[in-house]
Amino acid sequence: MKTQVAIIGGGPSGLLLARLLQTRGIESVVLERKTKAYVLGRIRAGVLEQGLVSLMEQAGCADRLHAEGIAHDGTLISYGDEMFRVNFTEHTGKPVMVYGQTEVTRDLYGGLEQSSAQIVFNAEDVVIHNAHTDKPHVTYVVDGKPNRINCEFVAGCDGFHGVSRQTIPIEVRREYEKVYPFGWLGILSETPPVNHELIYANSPRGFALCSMRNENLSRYYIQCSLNDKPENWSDDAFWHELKRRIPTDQADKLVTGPSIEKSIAPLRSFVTEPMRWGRLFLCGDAAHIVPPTGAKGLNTAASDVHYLFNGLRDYYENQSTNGIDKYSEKALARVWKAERFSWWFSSLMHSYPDQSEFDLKMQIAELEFLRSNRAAQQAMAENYVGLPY
Ligand code: RFL
Ligand code: PHB
Repeated sequence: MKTQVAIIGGGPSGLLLARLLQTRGIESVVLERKTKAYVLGRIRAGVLEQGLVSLMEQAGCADRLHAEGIAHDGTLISYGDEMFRVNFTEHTGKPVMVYGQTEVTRDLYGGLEQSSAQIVFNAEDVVIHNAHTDKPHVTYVVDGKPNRINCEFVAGCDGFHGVSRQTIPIEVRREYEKVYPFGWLGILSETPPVNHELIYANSPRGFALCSMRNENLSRYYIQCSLNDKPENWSDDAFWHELKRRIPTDQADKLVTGPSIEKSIAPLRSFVTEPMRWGRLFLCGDAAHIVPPTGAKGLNTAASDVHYLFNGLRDYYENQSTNGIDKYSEKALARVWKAERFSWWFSSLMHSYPDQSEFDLKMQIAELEFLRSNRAAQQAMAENYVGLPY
């Protein structure tokens, strides 16, 4: 098989890139290790920046997002029984959109399938060859049969555990990592959200987040130990713990019900540099991870796709290598700012095992500063709605 861009990974980064390339007549093949049902079964991000919404529009896949997504003009932040609001539209002129990653992925699959894009599921043993030459190729196995794609570029969109990053020689790659000493236990339940806006809660018992997918589908998270297992948490135990971490007036309103999904995610900050090696370009989680506190994972994946798509477009339409040559530098400049924000917000909101009384006082002082200071709220709002591309 032959194509212009071989895309490794059929998560949101890979699908968005494939769909944007398709709108410009640039050919690609997506190789996904799992099945479509498996990819659509993963419950992940829920908050979209305007930049991602615009990319979905450009991809022609934003109809449902506009019909069903919920615009949020601000967010609530609590500590103990205190709660305040950061107003996004007042400070930045922009809201964020609450719409699940699962739905983004479904809409992208829909767009790609309608225009008969090439997506190969169950692609095992993907290997990227000769990425540092002008003639890369990719080999993989489906149903036990070996296959080969000759291509001009390879986009590594295969997430944190993929093969693309590992293809960059260790002497060239530099990795930066911070692992947090806790995880998030999340549940999805068919209950009305406790509040019409998200609540990020700092409590002496640990962090909690009240989020949603729609008016009858809630997503809640509580900070948990890395040794915890979802099966050790009954629904009742989860609701009981959540109520103890959010302000009493919110806990009193909380509607509980059976969970329809329950999982634990570890928290990590990670960046690899550079994001390009020859004709291989890394996008999204393949290159960087943020703790989910700032809702930046999916959104940073989208800004990478924006830079790469424009670089490839420039290459194919104007015979210019300028965009692809600048890709790593431009993507990383934005990634590091999202890393900083996610790290800052995570540090502010979680309980740390080795936290001293002094550290606790610092968290409260910072929350009180944020509550009362316009400039601090503006900085938070600008980062949360997404820094410019
Ligand atoms: P993904 O979504 O991981 O998709 C990568 C795809 O590549 C496939 N793959 C391979 N395919 C072929 N060959 C291989 N060797 C392959 N190895 C892997 C995988 O099957 C998969 O389909 O990366 P992508 O597209 O870059 O998208 C990034 C986002 O998914 C990610 O940033 C966010 O979901 C992060 N994240 C969250 N972000 C938020 O903003 N808010 C959240 O609440 C939030 N929750 C989460 C999350 C990430 C999680 N992970 C990664 C464990 C919760 C979890 C559990
Ligand atoms: C979610 O709804 O899953 C969600 C929202 C905001 C975050 C993280 C996760 O910061």
